[in-house]
Amino acid sequence: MSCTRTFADVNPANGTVIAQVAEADESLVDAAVQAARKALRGEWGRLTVRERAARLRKVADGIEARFDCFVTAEVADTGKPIALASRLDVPRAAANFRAFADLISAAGLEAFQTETPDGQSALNYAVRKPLGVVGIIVPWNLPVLLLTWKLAPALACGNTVVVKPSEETPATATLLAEVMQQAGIPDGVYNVVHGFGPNSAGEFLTQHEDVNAVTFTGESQTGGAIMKAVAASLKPVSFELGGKNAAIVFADADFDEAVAGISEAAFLNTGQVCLCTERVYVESPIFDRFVDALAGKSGGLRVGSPMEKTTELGPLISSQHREKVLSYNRLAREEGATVVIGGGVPEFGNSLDRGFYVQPTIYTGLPESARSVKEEIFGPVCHIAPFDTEEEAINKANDTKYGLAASIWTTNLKRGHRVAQQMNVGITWVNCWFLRDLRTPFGGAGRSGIGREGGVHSLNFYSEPNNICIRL
Ligand code: NAD
Ligand code: 6OD
Repeated sequence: MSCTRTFADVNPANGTVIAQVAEADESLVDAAVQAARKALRGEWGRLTVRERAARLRKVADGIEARFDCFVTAEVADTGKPIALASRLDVPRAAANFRAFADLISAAGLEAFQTETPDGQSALNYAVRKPLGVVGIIVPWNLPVLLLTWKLAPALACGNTVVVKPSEETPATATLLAEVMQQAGIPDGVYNVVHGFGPNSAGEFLTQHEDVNAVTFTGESQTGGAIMKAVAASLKPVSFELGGKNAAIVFADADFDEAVAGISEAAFLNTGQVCLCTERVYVESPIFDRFVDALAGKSGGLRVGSPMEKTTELGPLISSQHREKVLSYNRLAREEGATVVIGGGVPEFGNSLDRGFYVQPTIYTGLPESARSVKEEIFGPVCHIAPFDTEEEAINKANDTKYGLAASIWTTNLKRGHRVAQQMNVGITWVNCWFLRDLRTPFGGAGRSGIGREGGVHSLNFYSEPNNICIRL
């Protein structure tokens, strides 16, 4: 099988081409789907749950055995700091496989003893069946973390997969194929096709008749396009989409903890995490002090080469994405923002000037109706606004079409609990952000997603119950 077209994989830190990547055409996507279908009928389909879980644990071991290769590949593709890839992305990839190996091993059956009209009984119990071939489409911001977050439960439930990584970050999905083979995952269970979305590998995959389900992480608008593509074949979908996440900081918050927490929530991965905070609401008595402290902390973040161990902020993923972020910076000024820090492009005087860097940026002074307060920017940019009452803060935080995540900062845990319950989002953190337990439901309300993954929610999406009723 050959691909006639290739595309360039670019290092965002300096604009150099890392690799030419083969773009899958429709026939290659079809071959991948057929390989996945065939593998369902082979050794993989006959493994017991215990055996499947053991192989997933070997995949986790295999990722750890090649830890440095994964880190290097992820850093080159994304430009994220090596320290971040080493503490978050690659460890989570291994943890995803272990977590779902444990979860599938412990998963119970739903069972009911049923009384029959003739006074006898029947036993109902539901067994989990794999869905079949699952199409997995993922973005570029946390490539191996987000891929394995879907891949591990899909495999744990006995499915086979065809994965379409982002065109911006093809490396770690490819590297994972070698780990899969070494871990004894049979051929055809894990298939990777590279390419773009519309009229390319992504669309060919979602439209394929033999793909049984599609799980997708990416922009809300892309979710809409995929929904149309799967409508005719009624495939189940799981969507993890965009966000315009709010943080609410009450005057009684632990001030330093809140400043550090919001700085991380706004700027981690150069603001390219779906959970990042782009709107901060701070209670009026501490507003000015908070803005100054956040500006001081965030303005001091070390922006530089991703390969430097001390770097805290790398570049954005591409020049196109940088142009989008800078266009929001221009828009925010037109809309009346006061620029507290940043707003432009840093200068290094070396090869990093060819990278796609922007400065961490904080605004104040925008009306809630401003487009830059309403639309997802997905860069190191946040807007801070004051509030006077709890009700006002809740209303402002909820005034969005998105509904992914929120964070609340207060030492009054009664209030934290009360406000958290009123957030129209899938995930609310109190006095923390992006603190994960892989057993918990993860996903978004509104335009931030459809369905939940995590723990039993993932097992429920990636499998189908077959209820068996035995008359006793
Ligand atoms: P994107 O939607 O542009 O692309 C995501 C993936 O979809 C890529 O692999 C792309 O090639 C593919 N794709 C694009 N159009 C397609 C189509 N018509 N059919 C099939 N596949 C298609 O998103 P992105 O720019 O890569 O990622 C950033 C976005 O992802 C942000 O909106 C961010 O909030 C969101 N995101 C959400 C979560 C979450 O968990 N909710 C996590 C990470 C990122
Ligand atoms: O932590 C996770 O499981 C997860 N899905 C994180 C998503 C981050 C968004 O960029």
